[in-house]
Amino acid sequence: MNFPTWMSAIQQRTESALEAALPSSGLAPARLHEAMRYAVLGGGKRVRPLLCHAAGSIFGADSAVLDAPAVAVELIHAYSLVHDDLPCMDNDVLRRGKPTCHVEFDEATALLVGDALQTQAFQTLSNRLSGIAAARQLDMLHLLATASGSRGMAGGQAIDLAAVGQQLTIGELEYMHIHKTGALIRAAVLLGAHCGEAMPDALEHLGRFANRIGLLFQVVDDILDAEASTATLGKTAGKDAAQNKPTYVNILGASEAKAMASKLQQDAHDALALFGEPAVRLHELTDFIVERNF
Ligand code: GRG
Repeated sequence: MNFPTWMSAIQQRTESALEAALPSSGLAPARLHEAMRYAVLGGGKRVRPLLCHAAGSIFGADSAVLDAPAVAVELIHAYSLVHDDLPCMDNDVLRRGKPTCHVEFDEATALLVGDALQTQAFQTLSNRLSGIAAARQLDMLHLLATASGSRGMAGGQAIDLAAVGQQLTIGELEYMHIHKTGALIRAAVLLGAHCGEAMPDALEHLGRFANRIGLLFQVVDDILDAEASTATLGKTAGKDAAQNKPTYVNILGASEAKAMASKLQQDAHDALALFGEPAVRLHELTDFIVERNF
């Protein structure tokens, strides 16, 4: 199967699994459920579920089992986008090519959508997973909670908010993004591996790979924010500069930021060398992260 066909198959099965995990909009409280579905379904590249399935496939994990962590990570990601778009944070009106959740519904609903998506993620990941020992599943829950919380994504967001208008060094910027964007990407990869027969040294190598692509994702995001149009991105372009946020592009300049992306891309490929042919999807996803235009 070629990469575009594989990617589309995983995106479709993720869409179905998300659809099944979310409460129906006919169920009370209907407006909250409708808003949760609005925020999650029918949009997004599903990069984190793709990474989860790709990592799991190296270790022979069953796709039906991988759906649970793939959905859980995507729900956390969707919650983070809803909260990030709120007026008290990035105050954005466009996400995934449509009005943001608080614009389409209202602020209080959007706040609750984020809260409910976050807890739905843990509910989904704590369902019985066929063939996964309870202790391993507990490790997976711990991993996702750590990646999402104050020592992971939420902590990175706090650093991001405090950095507006500040001069950061490249090291400080990297620290922020390892938490804000990288932690959840790393969790997606490691959760996939946990669904298969991954040994501790394999997890360590995968962790190294995941750290590289987490940063790579962000460097490319900064370049796209500076160079792509709002129509292509499906979200407001040029926001980083408008909000006076430190980015790889405004610290390094566009051409050095691109050189950094190329270096991270190569490092990510190198970190997969140990896994040989079974890591082909992770290699392809690494290139997709660089070549994407939204
Ligand atoms: C509110 C706790 C909390 C955290 C928010 C991730 C995040 C932290 C905010 C998102 C802001 C942002 C634009 C970060 C840059 C990287 C990023 C996560 C981009 C969006 O992810 P994609 O490109 O989005 O995977 P899609 O829509 O394709 O799922």
